[in-house]
Amino acid sequence: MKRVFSGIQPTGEIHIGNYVGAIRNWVHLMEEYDCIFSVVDYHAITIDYEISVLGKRCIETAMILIASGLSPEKCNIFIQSHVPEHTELAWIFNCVTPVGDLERMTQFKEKAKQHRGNINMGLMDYPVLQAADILIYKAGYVPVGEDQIQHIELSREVARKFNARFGRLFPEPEAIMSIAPRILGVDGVSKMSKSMNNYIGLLEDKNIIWEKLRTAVTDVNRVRRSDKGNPDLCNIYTIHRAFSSEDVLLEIDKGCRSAGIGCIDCKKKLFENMMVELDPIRERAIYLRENIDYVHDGIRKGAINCRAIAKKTMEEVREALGLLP
Ligand code: AQP
Repeated sequence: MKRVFSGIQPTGEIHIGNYVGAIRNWVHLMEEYDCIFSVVDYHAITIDYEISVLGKRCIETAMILIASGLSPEKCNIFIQSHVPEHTELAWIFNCVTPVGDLERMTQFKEKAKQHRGNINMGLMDYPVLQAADILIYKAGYVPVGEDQIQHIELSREVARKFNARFGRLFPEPEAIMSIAPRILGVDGVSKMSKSMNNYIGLLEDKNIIWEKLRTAVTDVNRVRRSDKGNPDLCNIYTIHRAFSSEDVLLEIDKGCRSAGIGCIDCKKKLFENMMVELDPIRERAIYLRENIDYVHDGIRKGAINCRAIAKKTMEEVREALGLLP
C-alpha cells in the first residue's frame, strides 16, 4: 500500500483554508492509503510562541483532525517531537542541501519579513525538516495546499541528492492538491493564515463566522449591487467551490456575472452550505473535548507505530552513510 504523509502546525486556530486545502483530502486518502499525519510542533517553534500554550495547541490540533474525520484506528496521527528521528534525519539532509536553495524559498522570505526580530536558523531550515518528516516514512504522496508545493519540490531534490551520494534509499514524493488549494483570507488579499487576522476558524462561533463572511472582500470591481461581478476574481466564489454543489456554482456564476444576485445573497448561500459540512465536525469536537483521553490514546499509538518505522529508516541511513553501528 502506498504511503501518504502530511503535517499541520499547532500555531493557532485551524481554519477553513487548512480544512479544504489539506485536512479534507487527508480524510479521503485515509480510506485508500497507509496514512501518517503529524502535528508538527518542531516546525511551530521556529516562530515566537507561548510556552504554556504549545502542548495544549498540539492536543487541540490532533482533536480537530479527529473531529474532521481522521480515525486513529485507520491512520497514524502523532506529535512530531514524539518521534525524534525526524530531527536526526534532518541533520543528515542538511549536509546534502545547498544553503542557496533554502534562501530562495518563498515561505522563508515571507516569514523572515513577518518575524524580523527572530530570523533563526530553524526558520530557514524548515523545508529540510519537512523533507525529513516525509522521507523518514518513505512516503510517496504528500497532500498539501498550494503554498507547500515549493517545499515538496525541495524534498524531491533532497531525496535525489541523498540517493545520488549514498545509494537509493528514498522515493521522490509527489504533492497532491485539493480542489481548493489556495484560499485567501477574508481580506481577499493574502493567504488565509492562522497567524494573520484574516481567517475563519473551523470551530468558531457561527455568529462570528457569519460576521466574517458578511464583511469579507469579494470582487473589488463590483461596488454597487447593480454592478456585474466576476466570480473568477472573488475569494467567496473560491470558497463556494469547496462547499457548494455544481448546480449552486453554476447558479452563482450566472447570477454574479449578470448582477442577478448580490454578494450578500451569495454569502448567505455559502454560509448555509458551509454549516452543512462544519456542523457535524463541531459536534464531534464538543464530544472529543469531553472525551480527550481518546485523543491522547490515539496520538500515543500513532507515535509508537511511527517511531518503529522511523527507527528502521534511520538504521538504513546510518549504514548508508558509513556511521558506526
Ligand atoms: N489558505 C490556505 N489555503 C489552502 N491550504 C492551506 N493550508 C494552509 N493555509 C491554506 C494548508 O494547510 C496545511 C497545514 O498548514 P500548516 O499549519 O502546516 O501551514 P501554514 O501554511 O503555516 O498554515 P497557516 O495557517 O498559514 O499558519 P501560519 O500562520 O502559522 O503560517 C498545509 O498543507 C497547507 O498547505
